[in-house]
Amino acid sequence: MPANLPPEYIETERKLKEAKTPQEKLEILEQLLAIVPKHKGTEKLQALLKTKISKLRQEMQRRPQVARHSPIAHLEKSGAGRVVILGSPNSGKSMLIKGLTGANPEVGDYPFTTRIPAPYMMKYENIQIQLIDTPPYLDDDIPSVLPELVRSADAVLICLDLTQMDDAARLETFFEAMKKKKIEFVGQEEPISPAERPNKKRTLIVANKCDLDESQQALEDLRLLLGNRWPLLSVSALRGDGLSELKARIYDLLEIIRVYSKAPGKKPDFDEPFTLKKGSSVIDMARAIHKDLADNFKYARLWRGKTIQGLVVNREHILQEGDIVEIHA
Ligand SMILES: Nc1nc2c(ncn2[C@@H]2O[C@H](COP(=O)(O)OP(=O)(O)O)[C@@H](O)[C@H]2O)c(=O)[nH]1
Ligand SMILES: [Mg+2]
Repeated sequence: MPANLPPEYIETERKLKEAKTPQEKLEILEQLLAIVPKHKGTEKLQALLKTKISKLRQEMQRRPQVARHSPIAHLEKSGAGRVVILGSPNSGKSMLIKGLTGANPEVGDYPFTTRIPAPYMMKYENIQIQLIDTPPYLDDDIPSVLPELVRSADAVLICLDLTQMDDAARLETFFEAMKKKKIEFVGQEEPISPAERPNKKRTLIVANKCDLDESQQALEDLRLLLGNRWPLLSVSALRGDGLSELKARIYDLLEIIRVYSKAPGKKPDFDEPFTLKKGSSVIDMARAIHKDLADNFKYARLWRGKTIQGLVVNREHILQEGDIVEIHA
């Protein structure tokens, strides 16, 4: 941190911590960028502020407009994607969140511990993914908040208790009830078009409590029951078995890629990826960084693994996971 920052900067920076909405945060960051003295010693700080501003803008664009009276209005989207964890009472949703995020949601062996949806952040490598703990469903008895919550999500985990196999058999009842609310859960193979995204959700079944004796047989039964319609992963939220694989599977469910922007002659910052939907192009990335960059786009240079080193590409060029892009406007 450069020592010669004006007091006004320090004062404004303090406000950042108190900012409640993304809009407030954005305004303060823009003020900071305006205040910071422009010289060699603050170049890094200026770059950092610019990255924060463009990432916040990117997140705000992605955030759907939720009505004020909505029961999920308190849940602000954050991170590279939102995954809701559904399940019947006591299946281990809260324990799962504890194991994945290190947070401390209330866990209890009495049902209905989690009454209102609560957000948590899961770190996956260099990104954060939002996980939402939810009130439980019981067959076709669906908490009123669930359909809207699922609609707002980028993907879904359904947590099943391997010691309660009737839970799995009753899953169809839940799916039918959600279908009446126009929500469909789909496995990995079936494509989802952008227009279908609000109502069709990529879903992974998480079979929990694999640490218990009876769970081995139950897991085989469950595989038979589900066939290959939904991908299935067995875990122990309690002991931690399968949780690192689960994190990677959650990332896959989001169907996003991480790309890195760089300035000419500089190295990219691998701690600050931009996340884009799979199939996004160079111009989508420019738009995510800043509207002006997209409007004035001329060309880009691309680095990909060892084979592509600074290749000049146009706006339609499709990006891949890990690409490094230098945009010229
Ligand atoms: N043996 C075992 N018990 C678990 C596991 N996950 C959760 N539990 C227990 O199951 C009960 C319900 O867990 P909780 O996370 O509160 O379930 P929720 O109602 O779905 O949120 C608690 O007693 C947990 O200790 C697990 O992986 N193995
Ligand atoms: Mg709970």
